[in-house]
Amino acid sequence: MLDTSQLKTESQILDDFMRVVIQRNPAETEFHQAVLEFAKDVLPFVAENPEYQGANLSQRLTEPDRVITFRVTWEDDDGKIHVNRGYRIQHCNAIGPYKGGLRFHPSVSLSVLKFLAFEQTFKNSLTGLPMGGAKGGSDFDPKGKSDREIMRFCQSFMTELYRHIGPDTDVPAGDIGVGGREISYLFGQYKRLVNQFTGVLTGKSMEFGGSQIRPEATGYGTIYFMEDMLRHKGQSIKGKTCLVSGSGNVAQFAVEKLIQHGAKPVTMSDSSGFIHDPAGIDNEKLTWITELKNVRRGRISEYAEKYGVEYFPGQRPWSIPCDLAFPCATQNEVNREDAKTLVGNGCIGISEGANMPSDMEAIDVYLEAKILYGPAKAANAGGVAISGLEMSQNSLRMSWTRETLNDHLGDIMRNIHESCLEHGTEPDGYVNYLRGANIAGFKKVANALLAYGVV
Ligand code: NDP
Ligand code: 2IT
Repeated sequence: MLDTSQLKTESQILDDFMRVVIQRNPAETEFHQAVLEFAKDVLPFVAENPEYQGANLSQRLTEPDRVITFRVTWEDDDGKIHVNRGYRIQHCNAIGPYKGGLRFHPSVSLSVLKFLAFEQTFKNSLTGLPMGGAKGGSDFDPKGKSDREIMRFCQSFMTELYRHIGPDTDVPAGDIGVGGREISYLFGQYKRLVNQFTGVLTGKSMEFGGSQIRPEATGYGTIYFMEDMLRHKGQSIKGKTCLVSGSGNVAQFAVEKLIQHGAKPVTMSDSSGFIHDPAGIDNEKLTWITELKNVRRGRISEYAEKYGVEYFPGQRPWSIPCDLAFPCATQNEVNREDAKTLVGNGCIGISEGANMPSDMEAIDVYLEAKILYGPAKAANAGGVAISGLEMSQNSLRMSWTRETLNDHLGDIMRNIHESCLEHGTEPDGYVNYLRGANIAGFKKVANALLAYGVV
């Protein structure tokens, strides 16, 4: 007779697994959260598929290949010397060179970068392109710094990072606090140190090897993914009232695409608060915002003064009634209460431009309400996908047109949507895109690891 006391339930397997992860990575709460969100879907999948058993894949995939930390010393405009901490987490190169952004923000910690590198591995796998997963950055705060201070910081950061990266080893890019200006300073210093002109960073300017559509790709891709989800339900984005958080790279291009496709974005935010423009943010207002944020580096509150709309200091936009929501600022910016408010106000879909913007309890609310939920690793994969195509163009020493790359972006987002349908469609037809993305992202990486043997 079968001794049922020997069989662990699904939740016991998950608890035992998470206990080890937490014990091995104490106090890294963001990392625990990202692993749990993934393991909830992937451990049951492994339990049902014997070919993925016996190789300890889950523990192998939660231990980064390599964690690098280093001191970054730099001098401000008054001659004062500062010390920051730099990091690069090379999480997994099973399916391609390490690839992922750099974040400069005072909240950067080992936990934040380990969660981002973990997510990046499965996001990159979903794109279908040959890229492994990594993330890096520093607790340096770019706010209020002069251009020269940013340059000196970037040069000092790269003076250590350069020995760990390379076009076939690890290819960083931007993230929060790292845009075109920072990538240019970092690339300039790399080139000077190694005396080689290679595609070692993506998100470069067009003049020196950048790709068309890369600045737009994350924001556009997040909207394309929402459109794919809506189309699957026989609906369209046209006329929908949309909340967007953030006002940086991802948020700006998400809003641009919403306007182009006939939706009505009514909010944007920064870390100080949000603006609500019931008439909708149009192209002229968006141009004003991009100048405010990218050139003057001002605060979103100025929009409220300029256009005579309401500003909500210290708040996030989720209390405003909407059809669709696009969190495009940072991790854990939507909690359970926010999610309940969104659903209660009639929101039918979320597409995540930011990484892990919804906490676990918010996700539970979306899934229980069976609304459309495009999780970050699927919905914001457009940025890294075009980074992958920037690498291809650099290797070929060629550049493709904007139209070609936008078509590729649309195709890649559609393929990711298809992969989610394949692994996330439930018996009643509801699509759990989170499960679909987790399993599809896992399978490709796991198949490679199994093929390599014990490495
Ligand atoms: P930016 O630095 O260009 O913009 C970040 C925006 O988010 C700013 O408006 C910023 O406000 C706001 N923000 C940052 N931290 C916080 C916080 N703690 N609380 C509230 N608001 C905050 O970054 P990106 O637009 O590039 O990145 C936004 C998100 O998208 C991140 O989660 C990133 O990981 C993710 N992402 C980015 C990709 C890319 O290609 N750039 C690709 C895939 C995902 P303030 O100016 O006040 O700090
Ligand atoms: O989170 C992300 O996918 C990014 N910040 C972009 C990474 C990249 O290598 O383009």
